[in-house]
Amino acid sequence: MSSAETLRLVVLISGRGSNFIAIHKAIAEQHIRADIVAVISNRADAAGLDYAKQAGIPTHVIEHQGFPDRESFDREMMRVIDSYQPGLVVLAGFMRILSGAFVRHYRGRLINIHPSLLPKYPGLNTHQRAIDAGEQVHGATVHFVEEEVDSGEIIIQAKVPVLASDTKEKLAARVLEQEHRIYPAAVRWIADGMKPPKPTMESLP
Ligand code: NHR
Ligand code: GAR
Repeated sequence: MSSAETLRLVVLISGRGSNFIAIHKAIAEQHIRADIVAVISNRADAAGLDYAKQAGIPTHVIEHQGFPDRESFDREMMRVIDSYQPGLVVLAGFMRILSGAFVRHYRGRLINIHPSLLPKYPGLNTHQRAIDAGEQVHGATVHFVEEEVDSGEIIIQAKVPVLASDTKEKLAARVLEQEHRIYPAAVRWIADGMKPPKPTMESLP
């Protein structure tokens, strides 16, 4: 994106929305040239919607159960997303796999945060799988979204140690803390036109 513009973000959530909130706070506190113009959830009870409303951000609930198939759900999502003319669509704990048509429509301007060191542990239940495999290091990855789940170009990763005493909840909390640092850094890199070198965990504030 070119110098003086503000990157318009549409954020997709399914739950708590702590990554959405971290990005929202970082935009204000770290002067990132981006603006969250809408938050969309596929679940009406997503807690992140309450924060968005209090922050004055438009919200939409599009419940996937109301659609006969993935493609029609995705078409409705695209209709609502496109009405905001976003420069970037941000998956933040969004829990539905997206169809090829959706991914192709936003290709290059669609990113996700995944709670593992991809290419290790794509898919679900990543923390328990890392513990069960005896990993000593685990983490999170921000990546561009491609049709194949959790396969796209990596923007930034954060590593955390796995401790002998870890439960999946303890490990998830340690990873989440780092997610809240790397996701805003990835958004800043895109808002700055992807010209600077990619951010790294070591380069973060
Ligand atoms: N869609 C595509 N095409 N590519 C990706 O890389 C995607 C994606 C949609 C979501 C996030 C992802 C993650 O970071 C994401 C990346 C949900 C599932 C899943 O299996 C898998 C990966 C991710 C998100 N969802 C089930 C489904 O049938 C539903 C599970 C539920 O509702 O709890 O869609 O991990
Ligand atoms: C985060 O840990 C995110 O990486 C993960 O879910 C959590 C959402 O938290 N995402 C996935 O597992 C995607 N399948 P949040 O709603 O508080 O941001």
